[in-house]
Amino acid sequence: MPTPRKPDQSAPAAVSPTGATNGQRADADPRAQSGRYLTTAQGLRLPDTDHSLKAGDRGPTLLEDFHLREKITHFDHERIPERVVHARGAAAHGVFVSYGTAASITKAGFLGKKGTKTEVFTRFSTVLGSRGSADTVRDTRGFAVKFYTDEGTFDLVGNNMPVFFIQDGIKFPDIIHAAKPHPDREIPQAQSAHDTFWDFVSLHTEATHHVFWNMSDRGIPRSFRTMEGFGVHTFRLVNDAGETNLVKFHWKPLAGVHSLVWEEAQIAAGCDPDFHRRDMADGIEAGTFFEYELGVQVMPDDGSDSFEGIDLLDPTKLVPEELAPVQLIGKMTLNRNPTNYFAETEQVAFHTGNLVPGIEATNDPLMQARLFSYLDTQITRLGGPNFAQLPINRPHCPVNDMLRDGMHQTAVHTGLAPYHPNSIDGDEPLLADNKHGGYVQMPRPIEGTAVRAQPVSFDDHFSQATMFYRSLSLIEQTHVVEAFTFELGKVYEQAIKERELQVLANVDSDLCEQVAAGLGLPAPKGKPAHDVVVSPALVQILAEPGPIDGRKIGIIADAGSDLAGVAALIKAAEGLGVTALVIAPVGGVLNAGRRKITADRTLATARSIEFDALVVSGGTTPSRDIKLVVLLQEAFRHCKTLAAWGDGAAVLKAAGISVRDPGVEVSKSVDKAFTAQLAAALGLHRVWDRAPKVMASAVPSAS
Ligand code: HDE
Repeated sequence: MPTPRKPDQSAPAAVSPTGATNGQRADADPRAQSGRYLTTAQGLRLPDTDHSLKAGDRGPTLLEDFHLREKITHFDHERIPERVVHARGAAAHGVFVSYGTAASITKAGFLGKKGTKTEVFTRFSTVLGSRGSADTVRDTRGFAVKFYTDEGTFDLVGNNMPVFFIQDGIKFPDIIHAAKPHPDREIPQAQSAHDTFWDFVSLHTEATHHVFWNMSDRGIPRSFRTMEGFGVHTFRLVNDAGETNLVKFHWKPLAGVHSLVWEEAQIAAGCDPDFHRRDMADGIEAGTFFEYELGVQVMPDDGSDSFEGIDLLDPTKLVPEELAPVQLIGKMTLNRNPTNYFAETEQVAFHTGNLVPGIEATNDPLMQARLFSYLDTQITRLGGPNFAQLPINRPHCPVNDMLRDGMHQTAVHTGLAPYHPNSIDGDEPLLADNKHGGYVQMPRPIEGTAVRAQPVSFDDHFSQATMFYRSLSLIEQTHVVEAFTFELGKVYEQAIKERELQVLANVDSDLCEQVAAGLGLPAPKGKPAHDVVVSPALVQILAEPGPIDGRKIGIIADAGSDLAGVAALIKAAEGLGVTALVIAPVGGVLNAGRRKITADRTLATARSIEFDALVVSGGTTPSRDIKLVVLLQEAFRHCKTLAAWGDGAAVLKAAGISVRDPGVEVSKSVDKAFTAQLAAALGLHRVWDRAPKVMASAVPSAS
């Protein structure tokens, strides 16, 4: 029998090509393999799949071997083109539950009555890298959610940053060509730290605000569970009475917003390129689900398409939350892993034009181009126009579309009249007006002269970048300075570095001076905005401990350790929704009397990047094993909590870490106070007080 699905896994609902569910059990997909014997694709049972049919055991292979030819031919065609952008991704199934709070502003059923449940499939991605690239590179992250609503599928295809590089979709091929690897050598992979990227963004200054988000900690998220999501564009919501509002969509992660530090991101790219996808699959398997609240900023639809002086059609601008608070309208829980990566995560096809009644597009010229692009791209990627029949792309409501034939048609449609009007099929399918759930666009006046031009309100390229930078905490600002210094330091052409410094000078002169000093270049003078009002909502570093569900701690132990303490800590961690993994010198079982604890990692397989905190068990022998020293030192340098109980502190000392250093917690035993201390420290995510000691900027001070 085929291996059964694991408890944490699920597949697309067994929905037929016409959208009707056929009552099958979800784990008994009629399209998947069945029967106990190996067969050909035609169901012929096979006696041997290890030897080709030959003329004698040393002779040539016979053309007659239909099994060999079928097996190899299918294999030859197993790959489909990867996405031109967002190729590297990971996804999960889940559910969205409406809070009912948006019912007054939209007639969308899935946002209506409190408690309404809708199945979702969410794919996270990096933008630039190829399918096999590393997860932790500095980049924007895609945050694409497919809501399988009763009224049709709604796709919210967003990013983890609220603004974009370009104001008009016609520039998308330019920014992507510039950011992808150089066309001659195809390097660097999944990086923006190269000449063509900085060439483009230094010339095309409307990218500046987004570049600042990329250079900030948002460009290197800790986990998909600690990322915000944004719809970026302004959408128009319509309620039952036909009243409209303009909104921006936000996803707020319940686990808070946290990032890696740059060195961790680099180490992970080598040691565990699957860092984020592993974290999500493991987290869901462990039952620590990924949760996000959906929110909207609501702005009046008064015909101006602007709010408080901000052009709402300009996707390089955000609306500060202080001006329009994010109102929460529902919660998404990602709670099931896909069963098959290719069938689900690779074949899922998002489309910004997948809208439902109550949600409409606006004139944002970036959004307008996307409405064209997403349908078009699937035809190449998924090999024809019938990709909506793939299980993951099937709507979970009836489909009667009159689209017929085409490559890979899997439905056997009935009827003679897939045209309208007809008399032969009783004039069905019927047309639906507003009352019957039809998608009737709000009538809106449109007039104008055909021009290739943009409004003057799109001209300010710098003031929101200034607002973003000045809103950040000092630590986050230092990271931005370091990121610019690193990335521009990788650029070969002097003229490009100088031009980008001029851009920085127009954002913030102090920042520009620091980056210039790091590059060993003079800092140009610019005209940064003076009167920007900062937005505290943009700060990421916490003053108070936040939630810790889904965090990971490593417990260092050996054969002599206090295993009762280890067991108590694992139990306490479980109670807090934290995963605790035991790191021992070698694999196998640690044994003390009747207590046995299995090592989850060894010093050879563990790396600090996996853990949010490390705890040394009492009784562990101090060792100068370089792997242990590196493990502890790295965690220390990345401002993570370190802890020890009993004489475990001696292990820290042997690794050169003083128990008096900030964020080093010690205790006599594993008691309540110790676990509470640990939980509070994890809730703050990092010990930033330690930063001046261990993360002193490599960037020379401007002064
Ligand atoms: Fe996309 N984008 N994009 N994009 N995008 C694609 O669609 C495109 C833009 C985003 O997990 C492609 O199916 C154009 C903004 C995500 O499958 C393609 C423009 C935002 C994903 C495409 C934009 C996004 C994509 C590639 C400028 C954030 C991954 C494969 C007009 C709001 C979805 C595919 C997934 C994928 C085109 C701009 C987000 C080629 C032309 C702005 C999250 O159609």
